[in-house]
Amino acid sequence: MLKTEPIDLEAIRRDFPILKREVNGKRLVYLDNAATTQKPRQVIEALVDYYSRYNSNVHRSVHRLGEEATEAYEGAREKAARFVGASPKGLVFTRGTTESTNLVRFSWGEKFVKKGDTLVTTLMEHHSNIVPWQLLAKRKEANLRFVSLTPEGTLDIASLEEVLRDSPALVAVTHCSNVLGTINDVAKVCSMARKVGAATVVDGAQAVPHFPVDFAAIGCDFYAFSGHKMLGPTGIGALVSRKELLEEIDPFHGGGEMIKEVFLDHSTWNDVPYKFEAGTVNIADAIGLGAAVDYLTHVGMDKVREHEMALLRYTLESLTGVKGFKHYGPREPENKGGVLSFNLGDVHPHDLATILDEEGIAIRSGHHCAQPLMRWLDVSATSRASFHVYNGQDDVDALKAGLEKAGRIFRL
Ligand code: 7TS
Repeated sequence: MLKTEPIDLEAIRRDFPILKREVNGKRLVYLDNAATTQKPRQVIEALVDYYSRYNSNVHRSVHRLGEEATEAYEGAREKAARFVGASPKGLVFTRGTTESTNLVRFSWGEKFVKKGDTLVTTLMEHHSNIVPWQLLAKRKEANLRFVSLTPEGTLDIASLEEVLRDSPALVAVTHCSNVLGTINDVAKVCSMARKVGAATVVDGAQAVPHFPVDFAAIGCDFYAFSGHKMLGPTGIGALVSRKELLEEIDPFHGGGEMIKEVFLDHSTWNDVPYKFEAGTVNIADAIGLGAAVDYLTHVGMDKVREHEMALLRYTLESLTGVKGFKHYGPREPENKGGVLSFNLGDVHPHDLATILDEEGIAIRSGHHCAQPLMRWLDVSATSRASFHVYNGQDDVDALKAGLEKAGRIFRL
């Protein structure tokens, strides 16, 4: 399809049953991958296989099914950890990125943040990397400061240097913006933060699904991501950290399986990462995430990235000529994930998304859970097309035709 197609697009598309369906009599053109991705049959089959063959609780039963389920669940942990360059003992399964940042807010924040401390995040964050720090700042009477952005939508390093002069307790930053697509040099941000003694949290929700990520090389304290944005099921994700740091901080939830011993007046904690996985865990979806990791590993994350960069370049070239098209964020695919936010003249993004839906095209419109960024951009909302490995040039051509149709309807 593309001139130098790094992947076998047609073979990949055959793996995604949902791509066979039609919407409003048209081929489904799914361009809402930053919200959630579609699932290949390999992931769907892993879920069905678990429920049909070895459904059982983990870590507690010596019977055959219990052992098989435990092996598959722990196998998924190993796969997910290896995928992001981390150790399995340092990977806590959570419901996703939002629960991961909240785990840090509670378990790390309760212990280490003091009255008058400074916490730092940035203007390009998803609400899940802002609101937990607001709650922590309120509880601890700490101050929350924001790193501002350059006109191109990248982190303003001078602003980062300025907030670091406060010697913050925490610096939280996204690896890749879900609106601008900006890929931040998080290794550099973490190294600068470490020099002033700050703990670091990186939101990898839009990074892990789209390009190779190496937790050890980034050098952050905590790294969060979601399974459903990387071809896996909803309700599963991870918080990655160092085993020693996880040992040092307090549990997030209390209950079964996270304890070693329970007395009437106190309890002792299980080893990490189990100390953070209270109650019956999300076994099926963890196994599904393991299958998604296998799938992406088989395709190759370098190839996924190459494919999305080529698609991004093609999209920006095609859409730039469309009347009224205004794009937000960096333009060079080298600094941008597979996310493209835009507006079309003064057409409201919700109207645009409705017109596109009539053509079978799914995009997202709205504030993308990034209201501070919308205010910085001085817009109430944007439209957003976001890619994954099954998108091709034909999807972009359909989007372009849909935008032109909207332009005619609104007489742009
Ligand atoms: N961080 C970023 C950068 C995100 O894009 C999202 C979800 C999250 C955190 C939260 O992930 P969750 O799995 O815990 O919900 N982003 C979007 C989006 O852009 N549209 O819908 C969800």
